[in-house]
Amino acid sequence: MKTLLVTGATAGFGAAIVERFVTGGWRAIATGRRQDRLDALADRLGRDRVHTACFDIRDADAMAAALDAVPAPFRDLDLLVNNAGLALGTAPAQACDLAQWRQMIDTNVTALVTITHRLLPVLIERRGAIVNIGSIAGVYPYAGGNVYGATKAFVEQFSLNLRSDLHGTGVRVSVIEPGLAETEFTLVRNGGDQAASNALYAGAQPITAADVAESTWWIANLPPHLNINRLEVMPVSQSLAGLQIHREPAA
Ligand code: NDP
Ligand code: 8X3
Repeated sequence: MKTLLVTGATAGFGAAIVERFVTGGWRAIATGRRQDRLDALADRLGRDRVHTACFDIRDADAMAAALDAVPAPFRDLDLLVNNAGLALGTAPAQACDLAQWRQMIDTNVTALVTITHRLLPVLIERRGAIVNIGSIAGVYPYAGGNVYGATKAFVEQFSLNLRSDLHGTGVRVSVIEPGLAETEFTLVRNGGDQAASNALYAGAQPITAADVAESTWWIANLPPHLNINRLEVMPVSQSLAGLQIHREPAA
């Protein structure tokens, strides 16, 4: 039986990825800060198949302790899904809160490289795989995307660079770059404003968490000689718009 570790498994993509893989016959380590959510997932899918590890991914000591405590059947990791992450705010850079910028960098970048560094030896030993969750925000700029988009650009380039360094090890590395997807993402981004979240997704038929889980499952279960480098996915309702031009009023 294969094993994966999913960061940010208490909601959205992460919870759906755990469910997809466990129902597909894998064993999962599910991480996140909300123990009640992790417990509900493990109780539903089976404690023999889901090990929960509750920690703030920005806390390197807590992460190390939680990973050291993973029981034997779950230690032989075949897949790391770096999914935990968040956007905070949509204000222009000049109006942003520096603490929010730092929280996004600490979570989406620093924590992601920390857990990857910790798990690379076992992934190399087992010729495993890494799937990082990037975003279209890391590829295309948009107003208000400032640091969030930059963290996801890091995830994209880190994924491609990891591939280069892991050349010859058999370890596969992929980055999935979803567009508009309905999860708790917008609720978090807007400080808990459910109406704002509902308004964003209304009538757009956004990507679902199950869609991203299915993409992750497809990538992980391709024949071992194939590597998906980048997978950019948008809902049909979303497309790219043009550049903006500001004009000074005529003198
Ligand atoms: P959700 O808000 O639904 O889920 C985010 C997950 O990240 C939660 O499980 C949360 O767990 C976890 N997380 C956040 N901060 C921390 C932390 N400090 N420590 C541990 N876990 C943390 O959002 P999504 O499922 O949409 O987001 C998952 C990933 O997908 C993110 O990286 C996001 O940037 C990316 N993404 C989302 C898109 C979208 O439109 N929804 C599109 C493209 C990419 P907890 O709060 O319990 O700690
Ligand atoms: C989330 C997608 O377009 O809201 O990463 O930034 S977007």
